[in-house]
Amino acid sequence: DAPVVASASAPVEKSYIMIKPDGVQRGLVGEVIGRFERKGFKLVGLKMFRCPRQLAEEHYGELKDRPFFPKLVDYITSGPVVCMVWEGDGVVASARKLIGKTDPLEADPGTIRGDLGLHKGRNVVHGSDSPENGLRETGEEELITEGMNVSVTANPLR
Ligand code: IDP
Repeated sequence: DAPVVASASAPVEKSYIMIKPDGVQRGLVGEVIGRFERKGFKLVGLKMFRCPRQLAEEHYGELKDRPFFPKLVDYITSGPVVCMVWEGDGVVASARKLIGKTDPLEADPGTIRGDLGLHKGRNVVHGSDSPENGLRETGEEELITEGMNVSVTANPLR
């Protein structure tokens, strides 16, 4: 039989979750973190910071040709955000379910956006849309946190 490969060496799936400026301003930080904690995923990085314009433009680079892009960058840079890395098998897809659809008016009740938001341009929280982007976004964030984040130093894309 083939030897069993130690699972400790396999990268654990990560999602980059960011509470956007409206979520911070409205006092929803605890509410959002609590939902992820109650679900059972593991918090491995947490930081509050003011996103520089250049990083916001990189983070949303795939949307740069969309008409709302300048307003999106204005919004994300308008106040402090809370950046987190959550870890666990299936965390990316599960976090997207917890967060709900992009437009809070279409998001199901029970989701963060469905329960707490009203507008696409103020939708409280970001969550990575694929495991690859989870690692990429975690890596971007790690550059900012400069050693405050212990677990993400295992990021293989770094
Ligand atoms: P997602 O955050 O649900 O993954 P994306 O399509 O990746 O959605 O868009 C990124 C962010 O851009 C959204 O969360 C939202 O804040 C903003 N956005 C998307 N579409 C619109 C729009 O039509 N008007 C204003 N903002 C938008």
